[in-house]
Amino acid sequence: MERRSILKATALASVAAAIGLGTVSAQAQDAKKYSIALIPGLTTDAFYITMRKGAQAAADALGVELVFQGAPDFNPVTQVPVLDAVIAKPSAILIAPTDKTQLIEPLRKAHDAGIPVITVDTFIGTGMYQTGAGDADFPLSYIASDNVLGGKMAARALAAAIGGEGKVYVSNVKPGISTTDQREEGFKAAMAAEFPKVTVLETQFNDNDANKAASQLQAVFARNSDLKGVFGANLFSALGAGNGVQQAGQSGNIRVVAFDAPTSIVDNINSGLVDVAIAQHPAEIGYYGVVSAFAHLSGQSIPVSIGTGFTVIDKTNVADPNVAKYVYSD
Ligand code: T6T
Repeated sequence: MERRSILKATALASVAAAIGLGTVSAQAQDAKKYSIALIPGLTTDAFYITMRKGAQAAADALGVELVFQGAPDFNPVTQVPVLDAVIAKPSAILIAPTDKTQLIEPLRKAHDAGIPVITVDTFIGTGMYQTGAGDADFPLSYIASDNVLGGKMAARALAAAIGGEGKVYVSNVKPGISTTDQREEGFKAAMAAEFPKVTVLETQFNDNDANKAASQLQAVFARNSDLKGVFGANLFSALGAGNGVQQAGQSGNIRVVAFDAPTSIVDNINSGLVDVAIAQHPAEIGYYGVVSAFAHLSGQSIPVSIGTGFTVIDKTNVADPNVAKYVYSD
């Protein structure tokens, strides 16, 4: 065996040993046959770009092919044709479904064609898979952040920033997306249970359009001159809400808690525009997605759900390299 192949086999052996996959030689040969498709919510979002990096790291270590194919916007209407085009080829599909309901039937087609389906970031149905109940339990695993918890963390951070009282609202994408629905649910639940002096105004839905989120911030402020804060429930919602606060000349007066951590978050935290960013760990989601698909294809059982963590970023820790490494890649 030449040196490079020995190194590759050794690397594969250590990854496989780490994930409990036993003898490597047969699997290394099998792995060459595997092509794993990763279909993101949209291709141009730093969250999914970072997820792809983690997925590619696992694919390289395991010697499988990773195909990253998605739509330019977060929309079931554009995502389903991508899925239909991909179905012919892969050994397994990792997908962030852009709608809890509308992706059930298109994904069932893949499942019926014998392709293992794992959902990453978002889920279909209730997200409870392999239960034998309901019409959307067929995916093998759901790998994601705990989004209800993330929403609660956002509520606590925003309540602290505004001194525990006043008007706030949620800037959100659109109903029907599992992640952002759950963040709003967690946010409202924590505010209701823990902060009785905080009033949560009506949610503003921006269709994942940061410009729309910025205009909405200004419109809500025009109707509520005592607006104290906003929770941006995903990258574009938070970016737009922050821009809206800046355009309204209210930086530091209207406090912003952001879900997600694009590179611009560092400046926005340092300048005081954003108080807290809750960074997800998308690279871990991608990594465990590929490892799980590979494990399943190699005949192993896999966990029905894998939770990944958060890193809470604020002015006190944004310069710490152990924290900054969770800022997403462009
Ligand atoms: O917040 C992430 C992701 O978790 C969500 O499902 C959709 O929006 C993002 O991709 C950020 O834009």
